[in-house]
Amino acid sequence: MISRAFYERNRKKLTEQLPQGSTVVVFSNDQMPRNGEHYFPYRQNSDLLYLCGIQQHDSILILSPSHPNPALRELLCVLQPSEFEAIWNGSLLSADRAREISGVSQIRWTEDFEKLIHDVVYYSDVIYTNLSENSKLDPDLHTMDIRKTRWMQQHFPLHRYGRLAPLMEDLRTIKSSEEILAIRKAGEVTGDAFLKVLQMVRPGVREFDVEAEITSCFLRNGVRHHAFEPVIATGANACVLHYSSRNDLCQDGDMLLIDFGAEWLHYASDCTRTIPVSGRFTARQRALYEATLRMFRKAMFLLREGSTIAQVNVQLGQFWEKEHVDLGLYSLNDLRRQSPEAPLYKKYFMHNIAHFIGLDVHDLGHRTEPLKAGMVVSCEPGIYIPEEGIGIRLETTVLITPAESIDLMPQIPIEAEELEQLMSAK
Ligand SMILES: [Mn+2]
Repeated sequence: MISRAFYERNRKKLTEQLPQGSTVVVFSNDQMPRNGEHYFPYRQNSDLLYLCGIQQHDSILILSPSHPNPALRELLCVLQPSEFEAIWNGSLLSADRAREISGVSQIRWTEDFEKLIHDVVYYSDVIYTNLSENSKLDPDLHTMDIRKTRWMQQHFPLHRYGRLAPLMEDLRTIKSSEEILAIRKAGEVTGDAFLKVLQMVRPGVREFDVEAEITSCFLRNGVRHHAFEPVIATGANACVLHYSSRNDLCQDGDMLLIDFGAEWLHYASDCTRTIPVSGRFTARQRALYEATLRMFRKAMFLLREGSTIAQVNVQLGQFWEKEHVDLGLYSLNDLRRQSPEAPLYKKYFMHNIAHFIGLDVHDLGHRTEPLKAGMVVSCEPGIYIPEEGIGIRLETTVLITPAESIDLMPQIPIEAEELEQLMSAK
């Protein structure tokens, strides 16, 4: 379990950055309707988790550090427990329990939020809210953060409003020791599942059989969720970067790409391995695999304090060019004629070498800013050749330090020979 001291420290770090007369309001994720009377499995908003650890829906954290009334400087609203809820869904958090988890002493009921916030913002000039900002996600949904922010804008039209997202990004990108432990633990379970997969993959299994093996290993380890929907892709399916149907038959002579990760205490791990379905690489597969592994090692070296993910993308692209020529994908002549805006390597390696990892598997962070010690990123070179029916990616979760980057899942086999040995030992 993540300690209360972690949440208290995070709130302190956040409020220290705020100008005098600020109020921060952090909203939960909504429960998302699935069908009938049912909801999708609930996932709490990552900012709320980071600042108070409350997993329950309809919770709201309010921070107003310079409020003249000390009792209104730090408040947490949770749903009021009811007998009905207790009978049907289990008890909601009691005020004591919410206090114990979060370290926030003033617990109030969510239904009183609108009344309460009047008293709080009366002494504020700026209100920061946590709209879930992500450049790649723009759902047409009026989620709680947007609904409540609009409500406040209507009721307090003369206040200024600020974005919490950049402040949260600065905090969340640098991981504390508790967070790194959680990511390591997620990586351990991920590694266990991979060893099980090596034991069961053979020609004739379906992609969903592999998924079943992973999910069952996760559950037996107390992991309730994949950190993201896994990619389990045999043959040419591996060239579809976000392939998700997982129905196909794994055939003799094909490679199988598995991109997956356990989530532990809401922290993600992210791992990809690519293995021969038969248990033995063909000569061509082995050549492609070894080239990808060389790129993996180069990228592990290049992803370090001070470099940016954008720079490493370009540096690695240049290394890939040589490998691609050696693999016969294009010639040196083609390279000389390539246009700088559309380098040839991008045809076979079209994604970024890394993304930030944390409470979200694609966590907050900027690819063009220098990496700092304490950041956690993926390292994931790949090669995708649809015309040969093959896609290979190798990925791990990496901690940036002032010295060498540290693989947070070092125990997961990656050498071609070791994979062959483990697969033949079934
Ligand atoms: Mn990844």
